[in-house]
Amino acid sequence: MSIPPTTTIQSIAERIKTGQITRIIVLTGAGISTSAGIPDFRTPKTGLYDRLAPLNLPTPESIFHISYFSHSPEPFYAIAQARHPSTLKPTLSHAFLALLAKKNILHFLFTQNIDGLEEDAGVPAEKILWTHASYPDDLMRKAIKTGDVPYCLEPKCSGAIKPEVVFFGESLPEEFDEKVKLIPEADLMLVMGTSLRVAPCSGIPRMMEPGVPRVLINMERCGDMGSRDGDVSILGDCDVGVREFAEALGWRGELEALWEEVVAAKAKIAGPESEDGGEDGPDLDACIAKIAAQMDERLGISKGHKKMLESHLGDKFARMMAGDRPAS
Ligand code: CNA
Repeated sequence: MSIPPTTTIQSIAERIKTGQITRIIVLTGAGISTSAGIPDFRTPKTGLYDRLAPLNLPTPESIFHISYFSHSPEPFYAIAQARHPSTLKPTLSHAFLALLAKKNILHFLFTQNIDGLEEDAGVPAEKILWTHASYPDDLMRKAIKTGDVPYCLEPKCSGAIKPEVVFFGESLPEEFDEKVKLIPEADLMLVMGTSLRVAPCSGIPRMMEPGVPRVLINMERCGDMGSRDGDVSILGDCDVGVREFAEALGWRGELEALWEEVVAAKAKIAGPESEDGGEDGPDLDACIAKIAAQMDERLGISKGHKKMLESHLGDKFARMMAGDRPAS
């Protein structure tokens, strides 16, 4: 009995080089941008969820939930200020996606990220579905720069403006249903930098036809990746995994050169003197501490107000019981 050949990153690279794989579907998440300095959500300690602890939110996800945002938009804008995208540069992993597009083998990219770095790296917009965002206009940019909540300019309204980001609890763009139809056409799936914990993207790897190879490049195992014949997992840092893949493809030099090029191009646009706040932008933990102090202060005021009312009503009640006429 012959042993079926095992799929490895080398055998997949070979199939790409010989033109047997030409339609790659990619699913990316926050992990491909952590080396650009953007924290992901769920990595313990460095991830945003752990760092939001000072805000005492109902759950860390609340900050991105539409029902929480509709009554408390301040925390969202406070952290959006620290996560301002225009000062950030694409990572090697973003450059790899651009290289796949350049070689005309990127069938489609589903990204869960809101940083826009895929496009900055040169992936054509028509090849990308942002399952969580599109970036806002000038006023919104200003709000994100200052961390202040933008309010509607209509005098009768004056409610908080929601950015063009799909919050938890909202529906994804209709385009999502359209684009998932491309998945069965693919001859390879590449999943990078995601915990596969957020629906509906978490279901994308399972939509691949059985027997079609799937590659995971991630710090940890996730979803059902690695459970099928033909799955390959490269566990560890995305950029390191991508270098290994590029090496197997014989594209390492080309990838590094492209990365250098896109980083230089982005640096030219953002510039250290740019009005977006310089190279690093404000510190995330400082933004969180500031908004936590404001929320505590407001809570203190409302607690104080409640105490004052209780004592006032208590006095009134005591006087009524003593036969005094209540003051009008
Ligand atoms: P997540 O749930 O925080 O998972 C991130 C995954 O990436 C985890 O499995 C990590 O182990 C892994 N990871 C982190 N750093 C690296 C690295 N350097 N190399 C390899 N793997 C790494 O985030 P998901 O993307 O899975 O969840 C979807 C959320 C995240 C969407 O709602 C996004 O909007 C949201 N998000 C986006 C950004 C961004 O735009 N850059 C940042 C933070 C969160």
